[in-house]
Amino acid sequence: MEIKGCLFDLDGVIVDTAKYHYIAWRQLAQKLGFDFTEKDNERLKGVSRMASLEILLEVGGIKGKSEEEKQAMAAEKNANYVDLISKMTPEEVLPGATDFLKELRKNGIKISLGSASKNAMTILTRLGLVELFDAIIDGTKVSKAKPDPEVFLKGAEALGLKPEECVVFEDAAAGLEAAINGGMRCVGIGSPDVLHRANMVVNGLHEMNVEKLNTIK
Ligand code: B16
Ligand code: MG
Repeated sequence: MEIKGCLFDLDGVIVDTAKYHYIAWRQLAQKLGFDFTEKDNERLKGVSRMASLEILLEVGGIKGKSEEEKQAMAAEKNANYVDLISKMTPEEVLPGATDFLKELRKNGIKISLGSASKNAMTILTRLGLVELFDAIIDGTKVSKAKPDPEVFLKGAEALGLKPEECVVFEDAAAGLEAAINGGMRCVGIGSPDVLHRANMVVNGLHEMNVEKLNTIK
């Protein structure tokens, strides 16, 4: 079926915010008395904020925190994270992303964001990319986290398209599962080992163009 829409994950596809999430989560871990490694941080990619906190507490062997304490910890991490992302610049857009988005628009292919982040608008604004999106579905608009397909189904709906007319771009296994669960085709960004269920795997959007997109059947 003809591809009429593209749905983009944010972190790991359009920009590398994982490094800022890492700094902010590590600050919290150190305050709680343990270290949080970059390897631990890999487990947080594509995962929602509260689910990320649960993983962090598990890594630190911290049990018995109340819901209120957890909310306070997540809020503290987010405040540190927002400080970091509010200094981002357009130079941080990953290679090829802006050109590919512009090429899609030129070819009449609709574009939506499909991100778990509640901070997606701040990030897209800092990067100067808001105007390139026809729809923005982020963590403020969904109640179910990936691998639930909600974020991508809402993206397709906002574009006025059927799931089978859309292709999702994702770097995380949970996001790829979300695309498959929603009945969409998917381009994996990163390692074929992790993303082997994708229709195509590339190293980044610099390896994409409309001609290549249309080879996905
Ligand atoms: P926030 P994505 C995800 O973004 C990140 O990969 C993940 O590490 C983060 O916990 C999640 O957003 C929530 O972010 O705390 O800003 O709401 O990959 O779905 O674009
Ligand atoms: Mg991601």
